[in-house]
Amino acid sequence: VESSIPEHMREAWKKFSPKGFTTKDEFESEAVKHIETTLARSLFNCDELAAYSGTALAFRDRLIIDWNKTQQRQSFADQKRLYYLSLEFLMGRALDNAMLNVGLKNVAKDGLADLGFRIEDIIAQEHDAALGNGGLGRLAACFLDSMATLNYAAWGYGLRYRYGIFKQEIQDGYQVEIPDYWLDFNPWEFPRHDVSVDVQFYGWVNKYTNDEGKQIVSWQDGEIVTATAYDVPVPGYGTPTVNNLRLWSSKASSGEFDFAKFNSGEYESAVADEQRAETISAVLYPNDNLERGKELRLKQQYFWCAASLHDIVRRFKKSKRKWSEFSDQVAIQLNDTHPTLAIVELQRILVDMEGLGWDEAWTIVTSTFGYTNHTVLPEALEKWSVPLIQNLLPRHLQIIYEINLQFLQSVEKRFPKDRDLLGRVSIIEESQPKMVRMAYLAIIGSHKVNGVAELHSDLIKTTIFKDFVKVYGPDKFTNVTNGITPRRWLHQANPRLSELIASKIGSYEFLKDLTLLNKLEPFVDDKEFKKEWAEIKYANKVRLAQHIQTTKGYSVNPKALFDIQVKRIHEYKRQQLNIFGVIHRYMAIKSMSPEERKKLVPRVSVFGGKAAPGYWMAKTIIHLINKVGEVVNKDPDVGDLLKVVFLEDYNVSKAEIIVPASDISEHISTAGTEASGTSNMKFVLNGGMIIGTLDGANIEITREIGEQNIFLFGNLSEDVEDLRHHHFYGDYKVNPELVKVFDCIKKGTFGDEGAFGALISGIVEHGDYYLVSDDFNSYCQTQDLIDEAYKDQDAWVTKSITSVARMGFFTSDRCINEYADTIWNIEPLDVAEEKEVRART
Ligand code: NBY
Repeated sequence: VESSIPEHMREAWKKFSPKGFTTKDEFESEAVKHIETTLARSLFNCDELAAYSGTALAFRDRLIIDWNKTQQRQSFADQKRLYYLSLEFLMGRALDNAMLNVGLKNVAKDGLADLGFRIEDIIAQEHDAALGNGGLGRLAACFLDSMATLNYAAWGYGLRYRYGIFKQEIQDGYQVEIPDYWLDFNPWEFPRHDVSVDVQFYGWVNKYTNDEGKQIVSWQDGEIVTATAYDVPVPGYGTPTVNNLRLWSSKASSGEFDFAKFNSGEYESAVADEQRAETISAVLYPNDNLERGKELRLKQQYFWCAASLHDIVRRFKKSKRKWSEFSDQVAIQLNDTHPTLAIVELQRILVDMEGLGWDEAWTIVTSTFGYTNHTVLPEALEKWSVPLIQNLLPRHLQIIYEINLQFLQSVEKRFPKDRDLLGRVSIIEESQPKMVRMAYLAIIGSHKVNGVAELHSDLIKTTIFKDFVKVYGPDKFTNVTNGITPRRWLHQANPRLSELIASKIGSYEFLKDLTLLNKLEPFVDDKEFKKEWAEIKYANKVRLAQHIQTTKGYSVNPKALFDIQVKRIHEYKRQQLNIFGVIHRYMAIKSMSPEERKKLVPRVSVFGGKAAPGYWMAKTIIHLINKVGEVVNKDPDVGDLLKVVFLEDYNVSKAEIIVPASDISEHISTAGTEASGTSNMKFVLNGGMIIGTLDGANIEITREIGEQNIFLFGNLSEDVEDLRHHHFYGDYKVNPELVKVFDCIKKGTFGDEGAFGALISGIVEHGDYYLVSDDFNSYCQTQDLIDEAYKDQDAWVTKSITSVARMGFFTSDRCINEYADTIWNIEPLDVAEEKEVRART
């Protein structure tokens, strides 16, 4: 390549290429250099933000050295790569993670102390990278961490939103949304102005036969928007591998920002064009588990898929291999159906642009993609209207119809007598207007489809994708139970627990092989160890209590039982069940004598989570929680026995404070609705107990840790359908204890009762779709069991330790290895040599 330095001049280069700091002095020198030069600050003008910036830049330099080497190594190795396409990457903060992954947090801590700063304060300056809604986005972030740690050659592809998930404030008990502009100072991204892709929208399709008699399809006269790459380094833990997350940003293409227009006085419309282009990557859609069919969202999806696919194809073409080898070099995983257009785009590239035959191209496409499903909720299954696609992506609609035609023909051949089947599996729903069913397209265009926990993977096979199991056989459908990275969710969030574990089992190796946690089991009767274990939990609760004090302005007793439910607010996740239970408890306390009250276990009920801005019922739940808190927290009859806290603006960095502080956390979705859940894993890994339904990964957690170590309640998923039916056609009555709770609300105990009417009528009058009433009794009884169990602290700590010891399965490393073996067919890269070189220098 021409851009290489000539062979005979490389010695000089190598002599001066940066090595990165390793000692405290070197760190300080780097940080101070950045503060004084890059930031143009001085020792008289260095606040915590400047110190953060200097520290981040010093660590960034170090990461970049390894990042460059990793990319070179992966290119030379010429192995198959995995591309993880996700519209969401909920990364949280990067600095702490970078420090721990390169093993220099203590160096930085001492160095910062020399310069007059506490490392915690410096870390806290960083703005979360919050490019995601919830579990799906955080899963993508955990996967990146595991892929780098395990030395897989893997890239993430996403969108560089100017605004991440909104910031939540509570005003008068209501959620208020504030835009999350996070790019003011972001040292973790590298704009690659030389890496760009022009993406087309609208226009029309011209089909003709050329001079050589070949059919040519050309999509023309569209509007062009340019995608520019921004690269984010993703360091592995304890390894030289630093992978790449490539995020695309939209801007008007230079052709599009029309200078002719500009000069002829149409200045405003030229600027408007530019702004329209930039709007594509402006904002993350804040819905979780709901699809709303907005054109801008479809534009985002295509913009990102097209840019990513062209980038991948460009890289493949450099290798000069035959197209038939494409899927030996490239695996692409679709994080839900959001990137399904990538399937259509690859087919278009191969057929229209590279001139391959349809069948040859389709074989390549289907052996390249895998699709992960994250939900069975019907309102979350993506559908796009045919007229919308026709207008925005006319060629893609033709390709979708052709894919569908070929697929339906093959189905008809195999099931000639089943006419209904064709309608049921068709990509096109024959509604008014017609709709494209993205999940069906994703299944047909992929070689594997997986769910994210066992129950969920079974459910998709027997419900929403049943007909496809009939068509393809069961082997196309598989399960990969979710996992979490123990680096962030144990070592970083709970350093003292991580240290205690390491001291018992001899090293920090468990952070790379989480099954080693089982070495803790022999210590469950070790008195001293149990004491330290309990002390650490208590210290984490004190820390959360301080956070509550500073953010909410009141104190909670850290000796109380901390009961936590933090996740997106959604009816299926049933925060309403929790708050009704809290009201039930409040009423019980009010009716007790002082003697009876003395026997109670004090409890702090903590809630946190965002509601989608247009999700009115979820906002009503937030409102109720806040109003209950206002009343309960100042009721002198209650005192410390019950406190209700709504923590504002739940996000990744707050989770790092909240998760280690739970005694009990709640994972109480209606059975069969939560695909997996991943915070359940985080809480147990940090020594908390769970109250949960038999849903998602709760079931597998129970199997691993033992049912004596978890508090399960409620109806089973196989009974949900019948129960719902019974609500409408049986002799159905709302649970009488729950009716009392409703009466309490209706009396105006928590303010304007009208504000909560819909929450009650949804249960009393509209069929209680989420079975809150059916599960209420069992929920309250289980909470009572928890109170009893908590009184025996020694037995509680035993449960806690035993559970942690058995959580090895839930690391995202296991998960990524399963994907690599069974779906991607990729191997890790050998970095032994690199490690050795590094150890020597
Ligand atoms: O994915 C979650 C599931 O609810 C959870 O059970 C699972 O553990 C997790 C990881 O597999 N799904 C989720 O977070 N989904 C979304 O955030 C989401 C976001 C956007 C849209 C749909 C779902 N959308 O259609 O725009």
